[in-house]
Amino acid sequence: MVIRKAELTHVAGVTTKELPDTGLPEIAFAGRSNVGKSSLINTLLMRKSLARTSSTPGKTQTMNFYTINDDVCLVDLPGYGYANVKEDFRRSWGPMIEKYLRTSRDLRAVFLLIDIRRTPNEDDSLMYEWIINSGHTPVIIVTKKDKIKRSQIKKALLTIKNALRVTDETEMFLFSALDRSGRDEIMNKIDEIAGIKEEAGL
Ligand SMILES: Nc1nc2c(ncn2[C@@H]2O[C@H](COP(=O)(O)OP(=O)(O)OP(=O)(O)O)[C@@H](O)[C@H]2O)c(=O)[nH]1
Ligand SMILES: [Mg+2]
Repeated sequence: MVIRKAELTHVAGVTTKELPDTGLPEIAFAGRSNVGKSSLINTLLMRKSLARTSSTPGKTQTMNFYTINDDVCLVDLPGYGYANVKEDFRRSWGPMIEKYLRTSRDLRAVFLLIDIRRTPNEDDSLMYEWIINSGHTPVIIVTKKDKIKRSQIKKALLTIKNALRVTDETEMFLFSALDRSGRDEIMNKIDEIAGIKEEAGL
C-alpha cells in the first residue's frame, strides 16, 4: 500500500464509554511498554513522529487510531508491564483492552510485539492467549532487531517461539525501526489482512 494520507482520527481512553466505530478494517498493536509499538507505526506510516514515542516506558496511555488513505486503521495500544505508570491507569488498562478485543466489529488482527533481546514473560504469554481467546489472529513482530548480532537472531527467535508456545499457524516478522528492515513485509501483511489491492502503477 502506498501511503497517500496518514492521520490520527480517533482516540479512546480509559474513561471513553463508546469505542470508535471506524467502519474500516482495524489492526491493533499490542506489547510491553517500550517494545516499540509507536515506533513501528511511525515506520509503517512513513512519518517520523506522528505516533509519540519515548525512551521512558508508559508513553502511550490511550488507544490511538491512525487511518491510512481512508482504507485501514492501525491502532496503537498502551503497553503493559511497566510498574511506574499510575495505579489507577494500571487497573483500568485490562478492562479497556479487553472491551476493545471483545467488542470491536472491525478488528481484523492483533500484532503482538516482542523485544528480540527479551525472553517473553508471563504478561506476554497472557496477551498472546488473550488475543486467541477473544477470537483474533495474533501476528508476532520481533522488534529492535538491530540490538543483537546477526549470529544471535536465530536463537533469539527460537526462545521467543518456545516461551510463547506459538502455534504453527502464527506468523512472525522481524523488524527494526532503526534501519526499517521488515517494514515492507509487515505492510504487505497488513494489505493482505485488510484486503487492500493497489492498482499497478500507483
Ligand atoms: N534500537 C532500536 N530502538 C527502538 C526500536 N524501536 C523502538 N525503539 C526505541 O525504543 C523506545 C520505545 O519505543 P516506543 O515506540 O515509544 O515504544 P512503545 O511500545 O510505543 O511504548 P509505550 O507507548 O510505553 O507502550 C524509544 O526510545 C524508541 O526509539 C528499534 O527497532 N531499534
Ligand atoms: Mg507507544
